[in-house]
Amino acid sequence: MEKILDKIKESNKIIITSHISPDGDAIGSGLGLYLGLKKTFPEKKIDFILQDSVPKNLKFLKGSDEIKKLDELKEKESYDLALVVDSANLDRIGKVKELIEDMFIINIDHHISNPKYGNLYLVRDISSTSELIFNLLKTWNINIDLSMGESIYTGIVNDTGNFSHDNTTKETFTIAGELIELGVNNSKIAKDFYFSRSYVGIKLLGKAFEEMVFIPEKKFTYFYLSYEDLEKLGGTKEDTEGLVEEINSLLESEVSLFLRGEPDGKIKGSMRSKRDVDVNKIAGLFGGGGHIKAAGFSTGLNAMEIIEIVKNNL
Ligand SMILES: [Mn+2]
Repeated sequence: MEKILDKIKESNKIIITSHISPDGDAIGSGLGLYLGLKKTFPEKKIDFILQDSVPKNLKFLKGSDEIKKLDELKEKESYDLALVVDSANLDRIGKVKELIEDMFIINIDHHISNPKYGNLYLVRDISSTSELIFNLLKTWNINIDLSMGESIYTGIVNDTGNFSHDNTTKETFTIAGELIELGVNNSKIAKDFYFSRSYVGIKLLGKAFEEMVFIPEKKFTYFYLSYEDLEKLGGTKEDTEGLVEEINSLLESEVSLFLRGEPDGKIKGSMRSKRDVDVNKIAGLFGGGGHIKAAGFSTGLNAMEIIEIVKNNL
């Protein structure tokens, strides 16, 4: 943690980035770090740049309008330090990888599949990268203000399923308690974040419930959404957020798989596990990874091939 701070102190142009299809932890941890560093080092140029846009249900976070989208950058800036948060590997940051490849890279993450890439890394198996950012800011004696606190709290809510997953520890609750003491409104954040599906998103949820397949012998539920069907409904990948958890809410289901066709013909897979199945391992069969109970991958195989492989490994 001290080495990371030393590196930040000696750098003048810093880029913070995170993964494609950013979720609450990607935005929450990146924004918490961004706001903290900007306040502490006003003389430095600090940018938070992502390949994709900030999802609608995270725009309530103060400072999220300062997050820059890669292809909207006017000119190619040069930076001397890249802080990559919540990204299990460098491919996860998409096209931002080309921008930072030759820079000094610091990898700050909580995925067990993280191979500890970068010139410096801080990888801890805890609830969320946001929890890690809280610890970093505290260690660095950076005063966490309400905006930073809301970002961090939202990241924790995202990755713990609002404190319901088994990655939620006593420490996670202690941090949440401190954030609430700071003025974070837990009820407002839960509502802003969760009760915010788009119309298309609700329709997609209906389609998923209608078309999902449950295999009782394997306690396995899956749903495949082709790119054509997503387009027909006028939806984007953002509208499919959370589907993989919803189909696993079936009483008898222990593992769920959501497959989504991408414009380039590849398929993006997301998996969730309610009990003992290690989906990080299964996602690894397709070159992906994540956590034991939540993981993802991207592959050139077709949907039937993917479902067969997953079934055979349950
Ligand atoms: Mn995370």
